[in-house]
Amino acid sequence: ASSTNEVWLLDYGAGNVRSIRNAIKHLGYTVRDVESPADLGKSEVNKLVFPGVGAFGSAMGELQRAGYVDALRDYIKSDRPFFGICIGMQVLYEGSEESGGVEGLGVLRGTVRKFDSAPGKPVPHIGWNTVEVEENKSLFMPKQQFQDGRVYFVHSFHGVDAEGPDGSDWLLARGTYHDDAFVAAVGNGSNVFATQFHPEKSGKIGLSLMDNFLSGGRSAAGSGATSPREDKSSRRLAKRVIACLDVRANDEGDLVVTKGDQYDVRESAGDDTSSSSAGDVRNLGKPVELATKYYRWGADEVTFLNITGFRDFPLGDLPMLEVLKRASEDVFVPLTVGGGIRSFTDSEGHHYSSLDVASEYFKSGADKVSIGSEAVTASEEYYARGEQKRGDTSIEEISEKYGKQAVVISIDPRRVWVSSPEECAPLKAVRTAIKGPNGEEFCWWQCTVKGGREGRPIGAHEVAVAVEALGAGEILLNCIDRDGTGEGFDLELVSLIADSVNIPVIASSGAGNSRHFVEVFQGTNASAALAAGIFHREEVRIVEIKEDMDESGIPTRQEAE
Ligand code: 1PR
Repeated sequence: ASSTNEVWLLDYGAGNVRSIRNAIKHLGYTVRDVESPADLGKSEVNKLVFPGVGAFGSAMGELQRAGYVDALRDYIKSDRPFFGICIGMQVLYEGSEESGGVEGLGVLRGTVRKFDSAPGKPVPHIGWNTVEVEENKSLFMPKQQFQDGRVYFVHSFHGVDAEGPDGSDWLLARGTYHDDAFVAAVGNGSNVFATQFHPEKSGKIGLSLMDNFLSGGRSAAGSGATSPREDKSSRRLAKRVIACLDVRANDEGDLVVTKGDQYDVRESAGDDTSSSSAGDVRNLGKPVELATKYYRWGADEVTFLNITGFRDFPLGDLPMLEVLKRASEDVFVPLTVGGGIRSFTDSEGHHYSSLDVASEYFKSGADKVSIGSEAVTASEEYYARGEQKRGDTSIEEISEKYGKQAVVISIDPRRVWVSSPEECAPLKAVRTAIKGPNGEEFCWWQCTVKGGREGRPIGAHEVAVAVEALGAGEILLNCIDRDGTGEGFDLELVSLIADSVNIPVIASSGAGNSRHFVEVFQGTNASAALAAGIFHREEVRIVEIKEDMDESGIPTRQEAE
């Protein structure tokens, strides 16, 4: 076999490397694994992809433990093709504010900085943003083609400049997040190249970038002038549209995509747990097929929720891992998976931590995991301890190892009306335009666990604040009252939560048409909006939603097949 078709991957155990493998394979290359630092000295290793997900400190720690630091420096010095991704770009710097005292590879001068959050500017910077290529530089493809599209970022830290060891300028492209300019891509003008964004998660544009690099392109020679993008809204971080698949086994034991009304997924009314009176689980299709379809339609992300995860242990539920593995072969946008992220002891007495479960999901192709019930418990404990962290909750452990951007908290709240805020104090109540059955003018949103079956004495606001403190990177905000109703998102709930935290909030539940997306983005600080039913029933196309958003001046990514 010709070695030109081989791409070497340095997999040091950080996050979702399966997606990079899948992207490389999809482009027709064979993936070979670097097994030891000595491999990097071999001449046959001449196309190296260096992924990086997680945190600067844990990535450098792994590299050090396995003895890769000097070998990598030498490889880069030899100017053989190198493609670093995300943390794989950040570790090129001397250090990072993320992990003070940890030394980076030092190929670039300076330190990676943290983004400051501000109202309407949550951190991490998650989603599809535009990139400006520097004058006389290029990213392996015609400048215009690149600048007209958007690529996927997920990071809290960023490079400010890109200066090589000899003072040379490595900056290839910049992005902007509100007023912060950040380094989007760097290269030495020859074979060494790295991006802050994830090409393997950036749809077609990311795949062509990788393809052009792998087929021997060079990053330097900038060709052609570019025309600036017409209006300003097209240059802001896009508001994301997410397709969600609620997955569970039907009565025949097959995993199906289902969808409930206010969380009831059975055909006729009935208690989900007493099967005699209940109808069949609604079957709206196969998880992998639907995920692929929504990717083609232009979904910015796809989320799988294993809705009976609280009942079944997911590592015993291999079909769900299989779904993820197969979906990540064809879907090149971020995948989130939730349901059952908790610790567990199996029948043979083997103990698994939440981190073990999450790791298995990441290995199978998930970019983020979503934690539901256990996050409510962790929040209750957080307040019981006087707002002190415990240090070993699932949220803390998973975000420490994989980075906070990999930890989504799914909240399942239900509206509770009160006649005055004192009635539910210290839980936060807000004045509502939707009066209660007895004319109540205030409400709060009670969190539930176990798929809405059990209410807890804590509100969505309190959980959101607690999980942010514990290290969550994003909130998936469902709403049981609106779920499956098609009446639109609960804007009061979304506003309350999006204004209470500095991490991105995904509005969920109730989307019935494209106007609802415009409303939630115009009326609240939500970063993304998620829907299920309207996509499964093919009532609304994702492109229609995005056209409507675009016409309303909401930044959006428009790429569909
Ligand atoms: O508690 O960590 O095991 O996680 C369980 C996960 O499963 C949670 O994220 C929880 O939200 C979810 N879940 C549990 N039961 C149900 C159910 O429906 N019976 N589904 C459920 C949550 C809400 C959204 C839905 C939106 C949009 N479903 O996923 O997709 O409401 O729907 P729409 O656009 O059709 O209105 P754990």
